Amino acid sequence: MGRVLEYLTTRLAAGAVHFTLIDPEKSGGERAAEVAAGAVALGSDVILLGGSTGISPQGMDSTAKAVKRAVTVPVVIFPEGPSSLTPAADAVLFMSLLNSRNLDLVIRVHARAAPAIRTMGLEPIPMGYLVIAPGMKVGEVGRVDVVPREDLALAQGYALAAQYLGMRMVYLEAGSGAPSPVPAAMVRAVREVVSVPVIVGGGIRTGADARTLLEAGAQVLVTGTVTEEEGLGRGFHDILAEVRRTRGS
Ligand code: 1GP
Repeated sequence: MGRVLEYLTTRLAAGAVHFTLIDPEKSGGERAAEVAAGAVALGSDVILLGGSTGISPQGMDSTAKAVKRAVTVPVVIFPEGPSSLTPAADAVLFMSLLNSRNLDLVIRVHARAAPAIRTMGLEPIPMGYLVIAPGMKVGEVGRVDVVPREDLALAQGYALAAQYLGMRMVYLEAGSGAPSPVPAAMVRAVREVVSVPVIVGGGIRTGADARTLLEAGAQVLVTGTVTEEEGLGRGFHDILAEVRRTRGS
């Protein structure tokens, strides 16, 4: 097992985990480093870099370097494609967009990126990425057949298939900036059938959102927009308080 996956496994044994998503195109370099340091001080476990389309390799590289200088937690790439890769990060979510109609995003781009990942020495974390309605921008650009919010059986099927294919995590994504997160009932249904960790992201803005998802069984929460819009304000503090509570601290 790679070092970052091992770190996550250890953290997950103690409670829930939080990933802070920072978009190098929106807050790059030292701004990203500042947000990352503040987020980690509040208990965030991983800094994820990525998010929008058109992130330049230089932007990703300089931001990863700045964030690495600022925090000791893993810096992980949430890739848009091979141009998102940099050896300055610790790992990359090696993710298949399970419900895309675009085969590039299911597997073909992975074949192009894999040799570079190997050369860079980046740890790939195999992950199934499933977009739930509304899906927002990733739903559109990813040419996704979004999973309807009430179709729990479809989400279960995809999540189980990801696990059976050997993926080490499953990410239920409502889309960045979604008006509401993935339904708690869907998180619960997916947790019932898979044993790999369930990551939930998209539209988590408040402590109440976080608590609902954690109670439903989400093991990793990802937030991006809340810090982009409010910095490390009330929403972020409340979300991290809910995550920390699962650890009994
Ligand atoms: C996006 O799930 C992440 O991929 C985060 O979403 O920006 O809505 O927090 P938000």
